[in-house]
Amino acid sequence: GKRVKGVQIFRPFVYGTTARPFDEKTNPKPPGVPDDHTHSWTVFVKGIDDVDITYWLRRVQFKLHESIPNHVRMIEGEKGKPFQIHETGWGEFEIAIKLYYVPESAEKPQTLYHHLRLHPYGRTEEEKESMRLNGGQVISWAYEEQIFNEPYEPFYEILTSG
Ligand code: SLL
Repeated sequence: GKRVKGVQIFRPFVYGTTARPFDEKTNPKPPGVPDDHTHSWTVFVKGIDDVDITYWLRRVQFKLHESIPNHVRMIEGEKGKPFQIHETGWGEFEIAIKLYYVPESAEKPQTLYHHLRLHPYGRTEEEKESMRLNGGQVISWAYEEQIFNEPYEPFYEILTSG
């Protein structure tokens, strides 16, 4: 196939974690969750304002801490839905997030790293106050732009026909 010369396509997305401490009133611990687990948390990759990104991103592999059962998880894209995992636990760790692109792109998978944050250390008083107002949510999100450099023609059509 032929590449579209001199063209770069940018697609924004967000990835990161949202964590909440268990609390009898605001975030009760579901039955079966181990005693030492202190938080529920989510790790995700999604479009800005939940816009669909599955036309360029096909699946995402999340590699969690080895202490977590079944710690390597593959999430297949579902149109308009975030790629995400909900878990519970007690500790912070680095998550490897491997992005697999649609086959038309002929792009190799790419890995991002993200630190799961459960605790508000290092936040300003203002940030902590807004966390309290949001049920103690600890948000750690990153904005990223995926660059497709000189995409193949069929993939260029896919990227630009949305
Ligand atoms: C630490 N570096 O040693 C960290 C590792 C691991 C967190 C934290 C287990 C959850 C489960 C969990 O939260 N592990 O058992 O499903 O502090």
